[in-house]
Amino acid sequence: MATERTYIMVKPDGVERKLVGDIIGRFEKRGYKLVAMKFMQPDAALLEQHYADLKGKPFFPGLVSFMASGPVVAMCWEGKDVIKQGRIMLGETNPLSSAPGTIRGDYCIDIGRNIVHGSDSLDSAQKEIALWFKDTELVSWGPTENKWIYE
Ligand code: IDP
Ligand code: MG
Repeated sequence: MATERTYIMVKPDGVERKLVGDIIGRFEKRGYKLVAMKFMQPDAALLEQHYADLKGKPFFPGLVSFMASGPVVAMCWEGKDVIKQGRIMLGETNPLSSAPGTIRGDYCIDIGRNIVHGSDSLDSAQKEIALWFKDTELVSWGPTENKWIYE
């Protein structure tokens, strides 16, 4: 299984609800490695690029304005199969279809307030990481100190 990187973002509702630490904690405790993180207020132009694939959807304007309405926590996480596993940890897009134990299944009920974003493929992960982070913001660290944790 290749080591991968994914883009995970706590949305403004997750920040407002003080769920940042919980979400980071789940990825840390699972065994994934934080490679980049920033707390920031994204503008509509950045969000329109991030959600470019959804541009034709009726909910697109509301999605962009909601995402621009407050700060987000942008993160890059690294580890085995992290793109697919991250999506499983998030749950379904609609929180009402998300199993208990997933982030969305534990903490939300509205599709437009589902508190967290995660890349859905290798291609989108690469595009999203490049969109939200400069190369110099992606930190390489700690290959030897985790010898008892990572095979
Ligand atoms: P994802 O976040 O699970 O990858 P996408 O289909 O990529 O889901 O949609 C991006 C975001 O747009 C969702 O997380 C959700 O907040 C919002 N969204 C998706 N579908 C709907 C909808 O039918 N109504 C309102 N908002 C939606
Ligand atoms: Mg998506």
